[in-house]
Amino acid sequence: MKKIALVTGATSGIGEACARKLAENGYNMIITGRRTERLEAIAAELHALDVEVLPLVFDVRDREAATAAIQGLPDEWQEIDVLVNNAGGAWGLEPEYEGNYEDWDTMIDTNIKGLLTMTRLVVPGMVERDHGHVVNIGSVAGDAAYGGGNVYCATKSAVKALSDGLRIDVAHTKVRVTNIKPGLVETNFSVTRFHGDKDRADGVYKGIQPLTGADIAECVAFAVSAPEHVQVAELLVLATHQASGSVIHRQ
Ligand code: NDP
Ligand code: 8X3
Repeated sequence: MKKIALVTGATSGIGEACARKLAENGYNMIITGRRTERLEAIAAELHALDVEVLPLVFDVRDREAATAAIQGLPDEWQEIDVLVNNAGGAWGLEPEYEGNYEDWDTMIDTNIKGLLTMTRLVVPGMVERDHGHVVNIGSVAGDAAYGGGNVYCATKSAVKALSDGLRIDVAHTKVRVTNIKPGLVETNFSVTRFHGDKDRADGVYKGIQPLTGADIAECVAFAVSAPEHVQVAELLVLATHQASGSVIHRQ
């Protein structure tokens, strides 16, 4: 029987690449996001890889919708082997004293509370079955703050704390917890951060070869395919000319 992986935020970037990579590796895929059409298109593409695909449209900030989606899973989809908590992003790059309240709430509700909700819904089954793997997509931004990163960095520090906390809480089981911390990955991330300003977003990746979603998907695949006694607790993955969240060498 094929294993099952659930990837949140599979409509774009890192999540989409993870869904593709895990499907290539033979997982039946539950893919989630808010954009129905995009999710359906990706589902069709994954189907061609000869795996089963279940697209679920909901906002991870909507606890009721998330609960209904997970509790309503058909029997054959209930035993999730891998949860990739990827849905998230950055909204705004203002100094902390000038930040936008709505952007702050979006980041906290999505990156922290959404991830927690998914963990709360999926992990009890893993603990019961004494088997499973939670991969949280953290960030280099969670290791140290950078200018304008304030709240986003705080949410990714929270992802580290929640990954470490969960790892402690499931240490008596075979459930594994991995925090993947990417640096610059060229996705829709910066377009979202700059509220749709594509030119400004493109500037983020000027003069440096950034990582791709596929690079991060390789790391996720590496962590989940390690032997069951091996727990990759964290992976910090940077572009070669990036040394930290704020040290980037551009040519
Ligand atoms: P993208 O903007 O390309 O993708 C974000 C994904 O998250 C989309 O699939 C989006 O789907 C989904 N999403 C956002 N908000 C919600 C929500 N409320 N409910 C459900 N899904 C949601 O960015 P990335 O692929 O780069 O980002 C993915 C993760 O990687 C994020 O957690 C980000 O913080 C992290 N990361 C990114 C880095 C980068 O440099 N790009 C580096 C380090 C970490 P939809 O719009 O359909 O809902
Ligand atoms: C995304 C990486 O450093 O651009 O989490 O914020 S960074």
